[in-house]
Amino acid sequence: MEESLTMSEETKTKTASNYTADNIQSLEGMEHVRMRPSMYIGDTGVRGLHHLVYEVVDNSIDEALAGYCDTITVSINEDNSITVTDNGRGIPVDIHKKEGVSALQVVMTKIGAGGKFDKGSYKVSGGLHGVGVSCVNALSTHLRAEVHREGKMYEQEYSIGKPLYPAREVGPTDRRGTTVTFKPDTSIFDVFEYNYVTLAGRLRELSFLNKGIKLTLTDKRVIDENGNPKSDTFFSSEGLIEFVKYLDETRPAIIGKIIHMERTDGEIPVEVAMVYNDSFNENVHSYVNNINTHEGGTHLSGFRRGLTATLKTFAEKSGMLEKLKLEISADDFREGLTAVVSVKVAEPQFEGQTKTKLGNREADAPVSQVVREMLEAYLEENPQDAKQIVNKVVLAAQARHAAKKAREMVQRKGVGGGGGLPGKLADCAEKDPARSELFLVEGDSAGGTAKQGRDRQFQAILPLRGKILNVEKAMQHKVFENEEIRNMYTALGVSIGTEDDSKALNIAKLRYHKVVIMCDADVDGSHIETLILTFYFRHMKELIEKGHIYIATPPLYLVKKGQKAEYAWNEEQRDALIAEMKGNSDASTVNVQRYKGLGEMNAEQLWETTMNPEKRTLRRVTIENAAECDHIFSMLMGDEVPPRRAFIESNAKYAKIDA
Ligand code: 0RA
Repeated sequence: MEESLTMSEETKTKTASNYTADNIQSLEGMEHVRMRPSMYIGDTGVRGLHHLVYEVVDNSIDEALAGYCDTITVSINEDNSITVTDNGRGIPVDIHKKEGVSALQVVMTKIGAGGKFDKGSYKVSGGLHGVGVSCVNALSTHLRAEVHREGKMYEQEYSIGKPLYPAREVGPTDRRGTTVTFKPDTSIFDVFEYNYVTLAGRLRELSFLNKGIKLTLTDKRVIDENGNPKSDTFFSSEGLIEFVKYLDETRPAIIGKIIHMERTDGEIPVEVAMVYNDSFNENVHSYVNNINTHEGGTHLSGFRRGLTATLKTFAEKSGMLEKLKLEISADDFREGLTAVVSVKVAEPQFEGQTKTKLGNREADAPVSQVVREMLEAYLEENPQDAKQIVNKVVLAAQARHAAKKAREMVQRKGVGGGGGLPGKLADCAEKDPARSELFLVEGDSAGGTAKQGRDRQFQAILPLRGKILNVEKAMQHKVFENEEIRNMYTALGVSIGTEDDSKALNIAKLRYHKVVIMCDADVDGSHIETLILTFYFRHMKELIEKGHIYIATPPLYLVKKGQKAEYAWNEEQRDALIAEMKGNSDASTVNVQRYKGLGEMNAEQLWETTMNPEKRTLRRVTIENAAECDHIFSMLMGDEVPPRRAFIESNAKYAKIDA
């Protein structure tokens, strides 16, 4: 068992007379969405479930971008239904000439109808999103739309996308806008519960990308001691400037302010904000029509080109490179760079494995031009900052050179280089990567147990010594000199570095398609798990993106009575087992063993509970929101203590158990 952590249909031109045929076609569209939901919303797991909310919110964002709306609220209701309200013009309710039913009904029931309304603005919809609110309707057991427009309130309800009655007037109103409440169909989705943190992350992101819009999230499932539901409001007056500040909250900047560039009068509106910090990582997040393009694309190439050209020219003119005897490479300009690039493209072409790479050639030049002109001006006007940046580039070039040796060692010692596999690795017999699994195990002792307990045909074990290096704070050469990290590269068969990108990853020879992190279920184990994840996020992100990284879930308890013994993964399960074994509900003492360490289990127990594919639960690590992940990793692994403490206090999993 695996669980996850963290188009529109062509409609032919019609006339008013074939109204019945239209209805049939719309019905077919809706049925197709239900038959093939993944085609429309990506998947039917956690991601797809949350996607429904984004789809509805996107419509309200469009209305805001058109200039008619400034407040959007999202509520998670007690029953995990969702309500989205905006103060826009309200979806029109007059009879649609071609369709013979209200425009509201067309928007809500016709796949791809969204695009039929030219609202004279850049729709955020497109690519992953933009399948339309009708898809949400098709995938909901119940949906209610409420429109406040021109002094009147209207409503219409639907069940699995079918109208229960025509749109009807309900009475007078003194407000404006649209409210949509929907309940996802549990026969379609594998998961039913909305995650507050996931939705909050997206709304925060949207507030930065669309300054001036107030976005509120409320969770009616969680009520505080004063009787108020959990709630957060996201509002940004400075947009991307605040986005970069947020991303770098815990990374000290090396320049005085955030560099901001914007040009909104062209074909392709461009906005960029950037800063340099004292870290060694590049954190550039790019967006097209509010969609995170984590595979990059033409707008990102434009940004990089503009940045490199401008800084290179400036650095050469400054004379600061004279003492440097090395060639500067393009990635030297991006060390310690945090930036957000946002463009609006009328007809975006999305390419790549996950359709998050912008393909439109015409997006490159406008971005590189804006960066060239505005960054050049910034450097002229801020000589102190300019000096700091060039210094950083020089240091990066030197560090890259120093790291080259260490990196080549990784390469040479690797399997491809004939150096053989790490001595600590207990490899599996299977040679097909698709069927092979690598367990990264905390400590030699648990590593030993895992070696005994595994199925050696397809499961390999690599024990990692104690706390692995915190790569968030380490320079490149330290990373490649670290033995545990080198062992991971070698065991995985992954190599690093190309001509123009010293950190580029080559995973063509990946030896295992499942890499399972297996740590103790206690505070130290969580820490080690986070250190390992930080390494993968910063240095092998592609493995996460391709779905190769998993976390094992060892049990927390063993409940025994006589001959009978069963495992529990949480307190509820434990108490249920105790009650069951006692034969009544008075669950005080039977024999309960709390497992904290993997080493407390013997080989057979470890196999039974955690490694056996028939019984185990693996949690696949996914990146739902790259910017949010970046922020969290830098906060968890950086130098600043107060934000980390606050985060751990509000999210701690083991604080209670360990106390
Ligand atoms: C079509 C046309 C107009 C507005 C909208 C749709 C609209 C859709 C949604 C979805 C959520 N909130 C929304 N608000 C508005 C323009 C109507 C006009 O011209 O008055």
